Amino acid sequence: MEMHSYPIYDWINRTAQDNPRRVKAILIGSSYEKRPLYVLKLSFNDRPNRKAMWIDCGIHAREWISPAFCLWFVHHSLSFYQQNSEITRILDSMDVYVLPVMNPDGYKYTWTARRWWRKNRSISKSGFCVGVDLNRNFDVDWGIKGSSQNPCEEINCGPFPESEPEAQAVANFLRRHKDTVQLYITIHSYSQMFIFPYSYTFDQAENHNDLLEMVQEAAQRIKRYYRNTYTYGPGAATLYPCSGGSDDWAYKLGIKYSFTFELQDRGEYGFLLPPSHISGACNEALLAVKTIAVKVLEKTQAPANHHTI
Ligand code: 0X9
Ligand code: ZN
Repeated sequence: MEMHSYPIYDWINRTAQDNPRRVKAILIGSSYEKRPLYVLKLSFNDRPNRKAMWIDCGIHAREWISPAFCLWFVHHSLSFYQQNSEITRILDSMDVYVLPVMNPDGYKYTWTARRWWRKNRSISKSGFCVGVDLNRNFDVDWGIKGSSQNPCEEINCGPFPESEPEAQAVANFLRRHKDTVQLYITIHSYSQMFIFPYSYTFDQAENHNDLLEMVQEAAQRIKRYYRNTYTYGPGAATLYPCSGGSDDWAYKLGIKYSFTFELQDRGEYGFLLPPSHISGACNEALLAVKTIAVKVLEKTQAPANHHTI
């Protein structure tokens, strides 16, 4: 692996090296083409019983604003801890796991060969077609709705659940950390939407009202601060019914606050969002992450302990 030829790997290593007390790079697996999958663990204090949140980016190769957001988030955390009250509160109470690129093979391929590639780069058994949609490969109602068993299609779910090393690495990590991770966020583009479970069924999630309240607040604040519109709701009803997604899977694992963000824009540039729009798109998503994380803290943390001496 020639690390030097990959700017994001350089950035990950440098960020961990420059902030040894606060950032650790954890290797959680490797891709089909053997690129390492690094998670950055942000841990700003060592209170016991710390909870955690997870953010992953770059499941879909062509959604370039997504990896940019993960880097933006880490940079914001390192720069504005103890400057910005919300990020301070979040980092004081939880660790944050950030996976900047879940699908590095596909991402690389969009830079070098086909800008519109979506899937990973695994070669199907027949050898005829390439790529599994990692967001159809998770073990929740696998292969039923909004997905295809045909390896030549964009929404190919793969030969079996977690067949892909990228999905398996994420699933294994979250299974190991399910007792601490309270909030799961996966970053996509585009269409400006905040989606929550379920997508695989029209049934309502048990905490539907909490989830709805969180994304509603996020959308309202974005409207107020940035004058931009985000729609929101449960996946099946708001976007389309769809099996095998990471958000539903994480939810069913027990991570009760689980979201898919679709960042800018609403189709004008689509996946080709120009560089001048990166800061706006990322700041909006950042505001949404912070809004939701603070609400999760409010719902899950015992109120200030008046009872202890
Ligand atoms: O279809 C997807 O995987 C996501 N949309 S995208 O245009 N970025 O491909 C939406 C995922 C919503 N959640 C689930 N389908 N579980
Ligand atoms: Zn996507």
